[in-house]
Amino acid sequence: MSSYHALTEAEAVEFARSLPDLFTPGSELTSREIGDGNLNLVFHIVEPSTGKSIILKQALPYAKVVGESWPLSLDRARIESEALMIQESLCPDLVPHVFVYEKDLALTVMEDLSDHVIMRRGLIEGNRYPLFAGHIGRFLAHTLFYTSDLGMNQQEKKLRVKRFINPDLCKITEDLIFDDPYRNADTNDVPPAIQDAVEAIWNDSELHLEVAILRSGFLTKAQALLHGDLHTGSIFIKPDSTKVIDPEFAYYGPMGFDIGAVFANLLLNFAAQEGWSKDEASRKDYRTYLTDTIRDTWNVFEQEFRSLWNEHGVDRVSKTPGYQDWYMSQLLQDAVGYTGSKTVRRVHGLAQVADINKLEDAAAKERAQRIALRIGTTLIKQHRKTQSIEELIDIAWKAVQ
Ligand code: SR1
Ligand code: MG
Repeated sequence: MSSYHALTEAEAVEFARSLPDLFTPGSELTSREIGDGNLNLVFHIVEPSTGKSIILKQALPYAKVVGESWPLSLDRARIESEALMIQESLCPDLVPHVFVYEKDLALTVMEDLSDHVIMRRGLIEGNRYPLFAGHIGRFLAHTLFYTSDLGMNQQEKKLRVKRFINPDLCKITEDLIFDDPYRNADTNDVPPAIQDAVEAIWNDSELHLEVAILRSGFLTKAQALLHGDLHTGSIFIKPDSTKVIDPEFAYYGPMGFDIGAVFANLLLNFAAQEGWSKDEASRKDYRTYLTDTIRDTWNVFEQEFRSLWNEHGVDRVSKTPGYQDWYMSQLLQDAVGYTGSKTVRRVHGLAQVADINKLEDAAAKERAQRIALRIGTTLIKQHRKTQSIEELIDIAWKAVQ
């Protein structure tokens, strides 16, 4: 089974059986392919007699969501497993443990998190996660700081940049986030009810300039090792635990891109609340929970990041008075801009989100789409002027008035 081919459920069991020390020798194992993402196979392997379980994640040589016409490098499985191991060394409680990476099969064996739920689903169900902002703020601060020139040896960082060159997955982002939503591209899936709002985006040259500036940061600003796709479908959660999964889009890019991914996906849920909340009071309450989570995440991130910088910074020049404040203000502006970009693409681009698309009521769905576009485009246009996280939150609330 050593040369690459997509595994069947039976072969996944056979592979799991060959792993040392995970299961009882000779015991029965079950296997189910549970992957519901856009790119990979995911096998859930269970030993019923003991309840032990693991996940086998296998990269396919094409984008599953589109088909074999969109080839993708299998090297992303290496990138994902190495990123997970680096993240585990920095935040052991916030990512799944990797047991084995098998290069020839592009296969990663990792801890099973099925006692958690995917956060997007948890939010759609109206659940609240009071520890999330602290967890994700710390994840962002530690993974971004310690992989940047501020927190690691700068020569080693350059070698790491090389190891995380991820052209196929970056190209997906470059096209689907920074290009296609702003023109009449074949990949778009424009909801007919909002054709007018989408065409306004295609014709908005002020918006296009700001998107080009954000894209330039994504293409060239190798600040830190990013997760690269940190939406709420890449987070497993339960009330006392948060686990960040799926860093196959990892590469060296602008820190604000990961922060913006978290904010954008909270805002997509915010936009859809007219469909999910049962009345006006609960809608306002849940939206407040979501914007409080954004504020708390930023505040935890900023405080942790600054204290890591002050206590563990390795770069003499970065201690220059005023530099840290300048850096943090650029970082906030990037985060706001990428929040906007990552919000807009989920409304009429390829790979939309269940927060909006699962709404059954057509009027509620249209309203959610229009709100999300309003929030996203305003954030993109305002990002270079933003001074405080409160401005992002105000933009969200104004869009629902
Ligand atoms: C072709 S892949 C589409 C999207 O799925 C992933 O989760 C990324 O967000 C990507 O843009
Ligand atoms: Mg993913």
